[in-house]
Amino acid sequence: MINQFSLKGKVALVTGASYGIGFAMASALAKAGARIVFNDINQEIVDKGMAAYKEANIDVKGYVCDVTDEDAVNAMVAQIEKEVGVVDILVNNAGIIRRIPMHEMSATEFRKVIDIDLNAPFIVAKAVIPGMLKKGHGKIINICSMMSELGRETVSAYAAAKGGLKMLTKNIASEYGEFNIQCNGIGPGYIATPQTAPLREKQADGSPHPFDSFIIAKTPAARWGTPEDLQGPAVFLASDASNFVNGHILYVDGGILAYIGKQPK
Ligand code: NAP
Ligand code: GCO
Repeated sequence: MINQFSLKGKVALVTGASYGIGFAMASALAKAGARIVFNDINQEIVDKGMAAYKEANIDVKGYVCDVTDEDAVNAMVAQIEKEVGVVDILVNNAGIIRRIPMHEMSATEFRKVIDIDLNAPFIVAKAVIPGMLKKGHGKIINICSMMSELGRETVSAYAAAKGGLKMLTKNIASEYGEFNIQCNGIGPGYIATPQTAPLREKQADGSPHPFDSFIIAKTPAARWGTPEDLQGPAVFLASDASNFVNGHILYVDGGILAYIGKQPK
């Protein structure tokens, strides 16, 4: 049973994994036995990531690559195949958010979010699928969101992208399932990372940010998630333990999506 979770001999590419959720998931895949490669947007961030992995005693290879640039992604995947091996596991983690009321958001800003959060997972998945087809197996994990299911003020582009990513996940599962490629999503709840730091900043008087208290009240687990909360789910979806799980979005949200909310006192 335990062997089913082993990733020994597998090559895992985790995008945008210098820190935050990507770093935590990549570290877990490494501990389960995978050889990790990651990319980030510039050399400085890749170097920071390399140092963090070294401190955690994890051997990785880091590449500078913008996931929205198809030629750059194809070149990176070719280089990974040459230097490390064919990618067995892809985690589409790189992502951004812009919190702007929709009527004030420019189409250029909207497109940028769609480009990184939706078009890029297509580009990277497309680049690794031929290798997976040749090898006869593959695992693709797309990092979705609460916003794959829910909306809220200011995040129209992000919700549109993450909703689209959920459907891209189901479509990859549908199109490549017969070739032993499983594509699933992880939908993190509200996780304490740099991306959500502005929502947790203390007020001038030292009291919690109202959004911070709102999320704790909205979450049956009564806390923010941590990047480590996503490690077990990532290993599961990357491993043979999930070989008959395909097109599924695993929400790791402390129960948010199950909950109607606290009744008023
Ligand atoms: P984060 O702390 O902002 O990390 C995202 C990483 O992606 C950063 O290293 C970022 O680099 C990189 N990135 C951004 N654009 C890129 C590009 N074009 N090419 C390559 N790398 C790029 O975010 P996180 O909170 O760990 O989130 C990771 C993923 O989980 C995202 O897809 C996010 O939407 C999703 N998610 C997060 C939460 C949450 O509560 N934190 C919840 C649900 C889903 P830079 O530093 O240069 O931006
Ligand atoms: C926001 C947040 C969220 C989370 C996450 C939820 O402003 O509402 O940033 O969108 O980051 O994706 O699952």
